[in-house]
Amino acid sequence: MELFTYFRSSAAYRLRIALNLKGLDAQMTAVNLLKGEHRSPEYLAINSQGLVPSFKTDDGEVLTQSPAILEWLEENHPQTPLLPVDSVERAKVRSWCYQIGCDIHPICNLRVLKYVAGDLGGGDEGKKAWLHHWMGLGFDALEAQLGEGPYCNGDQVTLADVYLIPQVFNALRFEVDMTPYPKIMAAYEACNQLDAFQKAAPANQVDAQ
Ligand SMILES: N[C@@H](CCC(=O)N[C@@H](CS)C(=O)NCC(=O)O)C(=O)O
Repeated sequence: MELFTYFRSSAAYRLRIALNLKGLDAQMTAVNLLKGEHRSPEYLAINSQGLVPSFKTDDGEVLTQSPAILEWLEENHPQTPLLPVDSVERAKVRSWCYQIGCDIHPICNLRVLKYVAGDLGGGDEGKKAWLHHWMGLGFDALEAQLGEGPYCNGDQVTLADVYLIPQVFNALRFEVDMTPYPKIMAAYEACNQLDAFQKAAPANQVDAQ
């Protein structure tokens, strides 16, 4: 298996966590977003959206979109299940994943921030205000829904944590005030005690600069 990754990409970070939780090895191939390697003809031939992550299975099939790859991993490597058995709990976990993956992350990724700061003339201040606004709105809703922990869905690490921890990393990087979110931060701290999350952290990647 091969993961096309960038150390600070939160979508790739999700996959690194899931691979580690499932005890799976994958070759890590770095795609440097700041150098524009994701828009090179070689990478566009792998992923025509020009986004990381991409993932190659042992059979040479290329998969894109982290939610689809996470589902593939869950279906093909069911050890350490990342979804609860109960269907209502499963729906809750999926809802948290989609709140992060569909509603927060896409409007806070590199190309959107570049557009806000550059094309729309917002500059660094505008970019920061944008990020703080949209991440804050998303975290307000999540905080109201999480239970007592230690993880998003009680004492089982689930896909919700796999989505949440990279998003919180991103928020901290952009100096979002996380003090209004004690439950989110408790899940962040609890997950970061685990090897699978530590090994997946941006600072521990070979391409970290
Ligand atoms: N929905 C996609 C999002 C992928 C995505 O936005 N990746 C970001 C890094 S986290 C990226 O490649 N950005 C490059 C850019 O914005 O130019 C997924 O979950 O895989």
